[in-house]
Amino acid sequence: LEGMKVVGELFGSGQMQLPFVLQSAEVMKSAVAHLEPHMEKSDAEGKGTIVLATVRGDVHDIGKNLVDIILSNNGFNVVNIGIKQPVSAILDAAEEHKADVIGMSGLLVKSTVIMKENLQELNQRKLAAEYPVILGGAALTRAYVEQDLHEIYEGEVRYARDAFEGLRLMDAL
Ligand code: B12
Repeated sequence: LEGMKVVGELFGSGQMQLPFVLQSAEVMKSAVAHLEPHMEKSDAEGKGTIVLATVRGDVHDIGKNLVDIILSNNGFNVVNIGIKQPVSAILDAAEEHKADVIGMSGLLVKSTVIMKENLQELNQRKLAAEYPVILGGAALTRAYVEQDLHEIYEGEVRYARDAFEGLRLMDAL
């Protein structure tokens, strides 16, 4: 994770080109796959269901997939529907799998706007009371989620800084 931060900084300041970022992402994925069998696992099962998606227009999925592993290992049923997911697909999956929570991931600044639009869509469809939402990803800030988006969304919306905060929030919800 620390290495990925360095890659992000180098890329952001123009010192590293995209193919190398992609290569770093592949390394990260292999590393996670290698570590996965050794990660702590609880025997608890059926603690609840979360639909997990990277929002429309965003391809970043390393963080989301890490969240999937941590939650699955700790007794939650995770329906991971992938990247670039429009809100309609997220809501269809939530309905189909009777989700208790919706989790959205996004790393681009524009994804923070998409998340806001998605919450407004849930309001409009009168689904806010049904689905608490957890949001994560590097472009978000706690204040944006817990103040700005909290004011807009008629249900519960929380910010998870990392996968473990996501786990704590899932336990609470
Ligand atoms: C790897 C990477 C890529 C890879 C992604 C590979 C993949 N399969 O995911 C590739 C090369 C494909 C890529 C592409 C692009 N990228 Co990129 N990328 C990154 C980089 C370096 C690391 C991201 C990462 O994987 N981090 C490691 C993971 C583990 O961390 P994480 O995602 O934050 O997740 C943790 C938490 O946030 C949290 N979390 C995240 N989501 C959720 C959800 C829930 C429910 C919960 C509970 C928790 C949670 O838990 C996770 C684990 O603890 C970041 C830099 C950065 N600062 O993030 C740039 C970065 C996000 N990318 C950036 C950009 C600009 C792009 C491109 C537009 C580049 C281009 N010109 O094409 C494209 C985007 C295309 C698109 N439409 O999405 C910018 C975004 C800037 C902005 N203002 O929006 C960044 C910030 C780099 C920079 N400094 O400029 N990228």
